[in-house]
Amino acid sequence: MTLAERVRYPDFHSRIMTAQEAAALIPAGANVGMSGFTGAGYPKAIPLALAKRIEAEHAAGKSFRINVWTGASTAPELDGALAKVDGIDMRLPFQSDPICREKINTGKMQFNDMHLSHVAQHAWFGFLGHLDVAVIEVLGILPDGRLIPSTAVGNNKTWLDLADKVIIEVNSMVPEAMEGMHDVYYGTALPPHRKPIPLTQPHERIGEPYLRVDPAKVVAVVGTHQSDRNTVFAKPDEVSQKIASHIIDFLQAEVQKGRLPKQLLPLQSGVGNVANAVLAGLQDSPFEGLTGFTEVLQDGMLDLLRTGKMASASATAISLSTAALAEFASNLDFYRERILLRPQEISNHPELVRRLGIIGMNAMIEADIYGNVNSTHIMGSSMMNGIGGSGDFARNCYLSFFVTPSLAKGGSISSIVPMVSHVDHTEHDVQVIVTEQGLADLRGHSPTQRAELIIEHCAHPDFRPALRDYLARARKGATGQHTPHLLNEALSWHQRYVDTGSMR
Ligand code: 0RQ
Repeated sequence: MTLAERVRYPDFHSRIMTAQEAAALIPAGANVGMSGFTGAGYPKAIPLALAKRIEAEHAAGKSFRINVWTGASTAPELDGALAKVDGIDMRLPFQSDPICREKINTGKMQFNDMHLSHVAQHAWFGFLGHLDVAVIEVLGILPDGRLIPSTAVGNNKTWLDLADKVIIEVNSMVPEAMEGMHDVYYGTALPPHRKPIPLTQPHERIGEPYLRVDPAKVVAVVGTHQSDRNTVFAKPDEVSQKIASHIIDFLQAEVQKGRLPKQLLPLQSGVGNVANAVLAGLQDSPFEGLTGFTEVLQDGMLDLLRTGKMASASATAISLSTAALAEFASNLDFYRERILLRPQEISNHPELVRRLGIIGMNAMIEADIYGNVNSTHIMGSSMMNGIGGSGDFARNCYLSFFVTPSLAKGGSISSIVPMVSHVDHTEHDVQVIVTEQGLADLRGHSPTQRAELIIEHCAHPDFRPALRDYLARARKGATGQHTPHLLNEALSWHQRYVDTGSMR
């Protein structure tokens, strides 16, 4: 199929150009809103062309940087390419690219790490500045000029509405049969005019399948034929299988106690191998008729849909391995009935997370003995990826799990520490902590009760004596007994790792 066949709005035909020509329309210093969420639906040709242009400008002694706003993480063609040429001044709201990460952690790039549900509204409030250009991947354009979204919806609606200029990348690799899988809600308003969002079931449609754009703002249409970054998932290992089985046993007990319905409540699952393993574990669980209300649909959830364990899933992006993508593409009629892709301000909306009673499962870097969680920072100073949507869900969901292996870096680091080196989720938002060692149900407990549960159930046995010793001494020497800490000592575990390469 030719580009002209995917671009069915005749007026846009005269605006079809190369990626280089489109990249030339982006001025230095611009705030650029790009599509893309966890390696799905990001523009592929234009950021690469822009990176080349920036490299040439820098070689000619000119300064050229832009600010890049997206849905979430993208891929080497976007974050990697632009970061490599030092083309990004401010990046928001999430990234997971190694080059980007290195530039952020060496102070060469600014990074505004935001809750993903906040991004659209902060842009509308004007908190982020003015949006100059939107660069959005779509799978096609309708005869009336509306856009058929691609594999991620993210913040595209907001970027298209707010930007002065719009550049569209039409990716003919995205299956046309995805048309109809999206649900773009246009009912959001700014305070004091906000109304309740009319969604009461995870699979309810409340919007329309297309993105609107003012055709007068569209300055370029570029064709690409390239697949999304393929996510590689490790086969669930013993550690992640154990974490999954602790969660599943716990959920079964909650059903027996009458605190959860038999089909559970809608599931949110974070990114990464452990999250994927938990979903894989649900495949062999006794639960039937599951639903998903999440941000990213990964292989594990697709599998649950395929086998009928899960009835439907709502997300903002589909991020799959090559094999799962092939399966998805060849059964689109089946999946279109079961999957809805929405803007991230809806997929992660606190109002909906609270109303639907989501079960949230997110990975973390470390937790402390009192239940504070660090999802983002290594040794308190270096950024890993960002908070992403974990906070949107953790604070508002029915049941909030945080998971991690009990040891990191080949066993030299304990993921359970006296005091986290950075706090993303406070003790008030964390209900259940799970490692391969076991599960600590923190609901209804005071900080010192939580400390005993976390040390005894979640810490690795090698680190338990030192954690017990810290708690015992803090109980004697702290200035207060509600959350006993020896402040001078609390962070020494991290310092020991920085100094010697081991917390042991
Ligand atoms: O680094 O590869 O350099 O060794 O952190 O750790 O174990 O591979 O775990 O891929 O599941 O990621 C929290 C980062 C976990 C992720 C985090 C080091 C470890 C390794 C990765 P190396 P693993 P995962 C929805 C929800 C925040 C966003 C979120 C994340 C690297 O889940 O970004 O939840 N979450 N979004 O070695 C030092 C420790 C460590 C440590 C791990 N205690 N100390 N290093 N590492 N623990 C999705 C979205 O919002 C889009």
